Amino acid sequence: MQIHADPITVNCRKVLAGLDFLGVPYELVHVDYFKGEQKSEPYVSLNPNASVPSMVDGDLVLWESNAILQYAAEKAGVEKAYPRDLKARADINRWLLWESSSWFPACYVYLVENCVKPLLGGQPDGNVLSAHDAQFHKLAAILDSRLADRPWVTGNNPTIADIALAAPMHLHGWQKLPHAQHKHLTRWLTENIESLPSWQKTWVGEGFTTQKH
Ligand SMILES: N[C@@H](CCC(=O)N[C@@H](CS)C(=O)NCC(=O)O)C(=O)O
Repeated sequence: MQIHADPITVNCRKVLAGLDFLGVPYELVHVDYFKGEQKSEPYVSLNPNASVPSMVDGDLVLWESNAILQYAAEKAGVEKAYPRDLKARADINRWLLWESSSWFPACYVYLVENCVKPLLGGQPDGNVLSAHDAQFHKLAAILDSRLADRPWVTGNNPTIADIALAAPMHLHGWQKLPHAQHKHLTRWLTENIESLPSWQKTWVGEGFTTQKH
């Protein structure tokens, strides 16, 4: 299985951490995000969205990070990480869809304003951030309440849903994500997710570095 990705981005880290978590081996084909390699050939022939990541497994080309996680988990048959039980799986699929449609955009605004813009010489736009604050807190409260009585999003074990939901928060300090008031969510992120070996192996730090000094 090949993963075409830049490990510094949210959805690429999600897939790389997820595959490590699942124990699925892969070959990384580096697509340099800040050089814009995702926007030109040969990459756009794989993924016409011009976004990373993408997977190639034999004759299957797959984009959408959560679809890649579902495929890999199913292919490897990792029952605990993506149970076959109808209701357990529906619950995980629900969180994967929610992450992609709602949670990722809500967190991404902070990444763009507080990380990407300053790195490229710009300034965070306070108006953009304050306009998104209510949406962030609405969604964070939903996840927080889900985590109030369980260590992981769908119960006592981590699944691909946890990896997917954590990815948009992966640079939370530098992102200045206002998550602290959501206590269960914060506990899950800083104590549970950040202790996972697969999360630690795919570490990304301030400045979008993958090197710890
Ligand atoms: N829903 C897609 C989103 C992919 C996505 O937006 N990737 C970002 C990096 S995290 C990207 O490549 N954006 C294109 C760009 O900024 O040029 C997925 O989950 O794979």
